Amino acid sequence: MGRTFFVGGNWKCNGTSEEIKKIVATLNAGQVPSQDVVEVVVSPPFVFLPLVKNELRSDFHVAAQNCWVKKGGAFTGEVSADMLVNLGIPWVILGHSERRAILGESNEFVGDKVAYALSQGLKVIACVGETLEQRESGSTMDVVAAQTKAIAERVKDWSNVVVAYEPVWAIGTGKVASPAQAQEVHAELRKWLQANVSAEVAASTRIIYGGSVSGANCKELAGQPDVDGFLVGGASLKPEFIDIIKAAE
Ligand code: G2H
Repeated sequence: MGRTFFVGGNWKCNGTSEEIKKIVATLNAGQVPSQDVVEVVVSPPFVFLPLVKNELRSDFHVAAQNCWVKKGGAFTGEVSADMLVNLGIPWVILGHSERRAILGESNEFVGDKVAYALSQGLKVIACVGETLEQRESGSTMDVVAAQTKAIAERVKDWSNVVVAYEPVWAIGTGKVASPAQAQEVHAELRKWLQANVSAEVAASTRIIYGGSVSGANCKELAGQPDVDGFLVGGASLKPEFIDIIKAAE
């Protein structure tokens, strides 16, 4: 089965309602390839999800940037997967490095979140990636494999999972991974899935790259055989996001 190119826009903790409306208007006016060529998902902060869902063109979809690890209840400040489903939000980003690093989300906690979100019917963009220190010490693949293993131990059906490889040293730094660096980890990750999950899952799971993706570097990255799309931060707030979507062609 072919892997449809996937472009996610992670808006992180940015925007006023006026700014969000402007971004949506730009996206709605953009000329992009059809849905069978590229799947586009944008991820505004929780509070703007209904607004974006209502105003966004119907061929693009929305994702939350996080959700709680289990059913809702007495968990002040959290938003449950069930609530997202209730609002008709189809996707959620889980395990982003900013949450792993700043909020202390462990591999196991992220794995639990992925499993629960999937069990409720959400599709998941699951993020993995190494720090600069880990890369320089030669442990990139060990780190990425441990993060993926915590998900694989809890998840049987991978059809609603997209894996985002986001090297922490490339996130928001302007220091993008070279196409060869991205391809190397994506290929290793696919091999890991083949050895530890199944050949089918390895062949069909989209592995997308994130970390300082821009209109200028997306084309070359997209040309790598194991790069199945992007998770875009800073550039997804700008009109160049349309150019990044077009890298699918
Ligand atoms: C990585 C990425 C989006 P940016 O966090 O998930 O952000 O493109 O700004 O590096």
